Amino acid sequence: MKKFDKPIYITRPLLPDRTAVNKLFDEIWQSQWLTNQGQKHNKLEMDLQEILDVPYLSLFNNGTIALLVAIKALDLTGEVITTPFTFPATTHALEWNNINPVFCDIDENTLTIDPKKIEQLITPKTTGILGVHVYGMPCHVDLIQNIANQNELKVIYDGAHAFNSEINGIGIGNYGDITMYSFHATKLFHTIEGGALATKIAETKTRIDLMKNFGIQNEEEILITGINGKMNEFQAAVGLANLDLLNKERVKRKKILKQYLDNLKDVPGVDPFIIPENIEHSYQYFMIRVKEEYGKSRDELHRSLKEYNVFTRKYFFPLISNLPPYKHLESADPENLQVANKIVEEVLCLPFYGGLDLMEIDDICDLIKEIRES
Ligand code: T4K
Repeated sequence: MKKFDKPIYITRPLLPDRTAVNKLFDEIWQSQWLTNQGQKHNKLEMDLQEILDVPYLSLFNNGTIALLVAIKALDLTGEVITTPFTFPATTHALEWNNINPVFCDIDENTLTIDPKKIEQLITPKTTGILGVHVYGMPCHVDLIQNIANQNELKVIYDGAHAFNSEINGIGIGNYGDITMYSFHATKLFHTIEGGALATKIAETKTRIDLMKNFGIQNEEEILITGINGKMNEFQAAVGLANLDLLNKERVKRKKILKQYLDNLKDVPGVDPFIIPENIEHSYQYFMIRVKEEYGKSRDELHRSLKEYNVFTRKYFFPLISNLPPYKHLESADPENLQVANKIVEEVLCLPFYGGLDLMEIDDICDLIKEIRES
């Protein structure tokens, strides 16, 4: 079996043309305006609002702070029902708001929070539902909204992986009360670190913008307990330059996805995660489930690929409900989270970014086939 002569990572960031970035940086120098709702920030906010097809957008210095603010802006308290199958930031954002996360099992097909199991978890203390569009697969947004309406709950979506995802042509940020996006370096679109909140409610946008700037209304009025969530001009400049690369990158990732699917379709026990056709793909991750018929465990495959210089990731292992800060919770009992506890042992994200060429994808798939037979 052929070992790659350089490490192949799960992702590599988009790197815009340095001349283009330098030009934007020169403009920042001339303006002497480095942060606090500068011109670049404002332009990027408007551009992204259009690209993401959302009524209102607010940029942030990262996705985690954005999520903290979303929870506070909606005045959530007590308990919030959420998925255990996510990156730690989702659940930590609840804890940092002194809210008890209540874990709900996931749907085996979408891997998002299972709406059939939400209602039984609602108590008088429940104030909201926090779903995650994991790997860019949308939650069951209509069913969740019905439950929320019937029980007077707010809905927040963690859309860290769902940049540009659409359901039947509607931007993902139009669902729920607030949607968070992450623009971290590992994301399809990035501002090095960064994020945003989308909402369709004008007053919520006003509250979010106040909150991300310490609650400052003007020099003499500080209205609420805000925080510093501002995106600076350098982050925004990198974002603006990256916007020019976005379409090409998506086209490349689309080809890579097809190459993986063609190569892996007949490998027993390798089950690629498919985004349905009515969903605009976010091209953020390519995940396979490694099942019993593969003959080796997910962990064995993950380890073996490393020996060949292929660094896959077990996103999102370990399950959040099994982590020290959360495992004591009643809702963290694995008996109630059987699907999530099973799935988390099967998932493996393969290298997925435009810088890979199709022959490298063939080689990765050959390794997966050969490891199975070894
Ligand atoms: N909610 C969800 C569902 C999320 O997935 C995330 C973040 C958040 C909330 C929070 O959003 P942010 O506050 O981050 O905006 C990475 C990212 O740091 C994190 O943003 C992302 N999710 C998570 C899924 O992935 P790590 O710890 O796995 O990253 P790391 O450093 O191991 O990088 C992965 C690979 O990427 C490296 O092996 C190589 C490559 N890489 C990475 C960086 C940073 C590069 O080639 N260059 C780079 O600069 O968390």
